[in-house]
Amino acid sequence: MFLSSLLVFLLCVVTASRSEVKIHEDAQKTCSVINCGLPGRDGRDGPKGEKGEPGQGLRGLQGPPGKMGPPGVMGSPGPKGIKGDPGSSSDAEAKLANLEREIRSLKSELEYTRKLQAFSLGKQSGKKFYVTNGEKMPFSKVKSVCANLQAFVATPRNAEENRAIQAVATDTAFLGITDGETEGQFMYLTGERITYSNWKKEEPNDFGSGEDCVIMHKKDGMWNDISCSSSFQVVCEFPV
Ligand SMILES: [Ca+2]
Ligand SMILES: [Ca+2]
Repeated sequence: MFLSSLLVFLLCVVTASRSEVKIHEDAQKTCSVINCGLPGRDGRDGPKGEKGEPGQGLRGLQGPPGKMGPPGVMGSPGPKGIKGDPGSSSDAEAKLANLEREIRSLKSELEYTRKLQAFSLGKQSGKKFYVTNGEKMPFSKVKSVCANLQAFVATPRNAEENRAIQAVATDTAFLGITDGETEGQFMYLTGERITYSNWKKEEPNDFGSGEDCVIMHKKDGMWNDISCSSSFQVVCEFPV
């Protein structure tokens, strides 16, 4: 009895083993994984796939440009530029050397001109130079011509200066003396009363409609009062 039961049991085990081998071979035919095992139930949905490439569909035609937008806000000023390089020192030295040469040349020229002027004037009295350009003009013009040279109208304050002016003048010349302020009271243009005079006989006579300016005759250095609007030679007086 026991033996027959054991035989039946063994028979069942062998049959079951063959069935498992058969199923396993079938599973290998459909699965790539060795441990696939027996087919189970359907699994859950897998994770979402990556976004695909854009499609190849036709794009629409480009539309017309839109309206112009409002002007933008003014931007802040940009950063200050970097200061440029100064000129090369060699350029500056060359310019300086040129300037020094020019100054030396001008100094030399000025010195020569001064010597020539002193020689040509020759007629120096005391501390004054007298100069004329030979032109004749009314007294108002004589004053402005001398003032433009930072000089005065020739004004003899003594006999020596009177002679010096007489020597420089080439014709009858105006002197820096007038009685325009008070008739008969002759004064220097600086406003002081005259302290020296060399009137010709019977002068000053304030002849005719009035004579408030003074001239010196070239021939003798004598004075005469005359109309300021008449034209006589300009002689200017320079302090040394
Ligand atoms: Ca007068
Ligand atoms: Ca007169």
